[in-house]
Amino acid sequence: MLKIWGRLSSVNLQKVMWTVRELALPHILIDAGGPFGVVDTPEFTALNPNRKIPLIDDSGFVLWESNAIVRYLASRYGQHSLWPEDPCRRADADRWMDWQTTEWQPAMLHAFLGLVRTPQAQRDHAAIDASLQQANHLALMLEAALQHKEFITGQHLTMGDIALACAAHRWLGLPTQRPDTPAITAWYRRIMMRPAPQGVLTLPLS
Ligand SMILES: N[C@@H](CCC(=O)N[C@@H](CS)C(=O)NCC(=O)O)C(=O)O
Repeated sequence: MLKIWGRLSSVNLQKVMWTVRELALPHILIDAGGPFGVVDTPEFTALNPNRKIPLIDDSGFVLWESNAIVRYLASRYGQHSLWPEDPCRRADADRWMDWQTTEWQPAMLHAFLGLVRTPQAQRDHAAIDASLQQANHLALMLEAALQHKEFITGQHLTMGDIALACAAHRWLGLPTQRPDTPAITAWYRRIMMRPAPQGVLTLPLS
């Protein structure tokens, strides 16, 4: 049985949970990270010396780093769905996964932490504004890439959409003004019509 460690408020765990649900993989979720602790225990650090969630153990194969986990699950169990067989489409999905994790997600981090996890009186408004400006600027890149497309690599949902839409869930949920992005909104709505992200991307930001 696939074991997953994490907490549902983590964008990185959300990617993994949506992937296993999309692929209908039997699994158990073990609460870890944030209020659950666990990540500093010797048992956990023996599996992930980086002391972060998500972490998986798939019948003895242990893996951490959310995008690596999504790629592993998609390539092993999602050959005809999440894992594009065509190398160019796969590289396209990969590229957007890397962009999500190295560009868009870090850009919105201070806005997310400030607006969602920090009491109003303690907020650093300059840091929040700078983060929002950068995150919104990058969102317009995604908006341009989604023009006239159902999903990020074309007509079918791939692992690229999973990473991007978990970040979009955060960006769209920030209690602030955003630029008008009709292509992102339509793509996100299309995604949210699927059963698999329900219970993962329907939770309020926390
Ligand atoms: N690059 C890593 C980042 C993992 C990460 O930052 N995880 C955070 C939660 S999103 C974490 O474990 N924080 C410590 C905690 O939750 O206790 C990945 O994509 O998996």
